[in-house]
Amino acid sequence: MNKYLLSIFAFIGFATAAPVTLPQDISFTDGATSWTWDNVAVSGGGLTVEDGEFKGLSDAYDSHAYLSVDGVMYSPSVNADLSDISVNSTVIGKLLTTDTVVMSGLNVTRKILFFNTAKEQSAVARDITILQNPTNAPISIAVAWGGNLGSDGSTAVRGNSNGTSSFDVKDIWVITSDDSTNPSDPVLGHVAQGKSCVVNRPAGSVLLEDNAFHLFNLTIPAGDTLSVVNILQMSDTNANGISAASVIFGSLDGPTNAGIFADLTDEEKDQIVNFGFSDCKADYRALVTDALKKVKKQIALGKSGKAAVTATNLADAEAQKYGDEITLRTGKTEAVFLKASKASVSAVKAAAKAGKTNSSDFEALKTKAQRSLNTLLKKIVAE
Ligand SMILES: [Ca+2]
Ligand SMILES: [Ca+2]
Ligand SMILES: [Ca+2]
Repeated sequence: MNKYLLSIFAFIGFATAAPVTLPQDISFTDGATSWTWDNVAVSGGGLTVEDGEFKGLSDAYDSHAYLSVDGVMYSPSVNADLSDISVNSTVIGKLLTTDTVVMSGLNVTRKILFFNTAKEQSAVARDITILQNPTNAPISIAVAWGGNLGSDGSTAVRGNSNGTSSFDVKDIWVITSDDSTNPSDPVLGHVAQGKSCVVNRPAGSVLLEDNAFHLFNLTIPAGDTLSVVNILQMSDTNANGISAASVIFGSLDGPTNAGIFADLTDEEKDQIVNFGFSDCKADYRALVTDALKKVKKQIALGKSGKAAVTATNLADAEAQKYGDEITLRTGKTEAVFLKASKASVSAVKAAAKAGKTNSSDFEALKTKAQRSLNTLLKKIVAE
């Protein structure tokens, strides 16, 4: 085995097959902190985490973490695999893998990693739903993930990523519990998207009494594989829940720093649509550099007059494409890039029409376009 292969094997998570029959209670102790994901089961029509206990508090859930595709529940057999998973020879948790089920033409698999350390004093589980399209046509689906919380009629939002009491698609994380000062059930974290560089944010996030759901509209290209991540978090107090969610999920690099994706290969990370990774900054840089080249080309063509501008291949549609791509990846509602690049094109066209083809006009336009694009790049990289 060569050195390169050795280094890959050293870093990628490893698991040894361990068949189990559901339901399973999955328990951990880390120092003085003990917790259990109770009755991970196929029950009530689908795969569910029925309940949870954390540091002596019980009744976290009343059957949660169900998944449906186009309204049909993901319901695997009770024969699953629950393996210790290691990164760099250290066991980081237990990975539950359930059957691949054909749903809406896709091969759907769930892998839930229950971490064995109390991350920021909280218990965390990472649920990945893998959606593989075996056909030669794209497939569009609606995915719903969620269920019922043990906090019942007293459920309320105790904190979220934008400092309000909302539970909606703008929230990176939300903390709920059954009391504002002394919760009797575990305090719960709800995380269905990363902070930035995200391709698909939830189309809906709702807390209806004690029912919490996240909805995603996805298109899986022909022959492609995409995945959606949902996070479960249990804490003992509202303050600890808020601080853990904020540290782990409040920034682009937070999940990576906390080891949330440490066991995944680059390919598996690329498939995740609702979390981003720091290498996305390089993607943005390449996109903006490429677009800037095209704007410069447009400006250069503009110099030779109206006919050349009309003939140029930088159509508004192309500017639109870059704008859309960046909007998609950052989740920005305002296509800053689109504006910058479209404005440059329009300005060049207008100048050419007005017969202003002297070189100082175009130098001024070029400077303006460059400035807009550089500002955008800085904004994106700083996210
Ligand atoms: Ca319960
Ligand atoms: Ca309760
Ligand atoms: Ca309930």
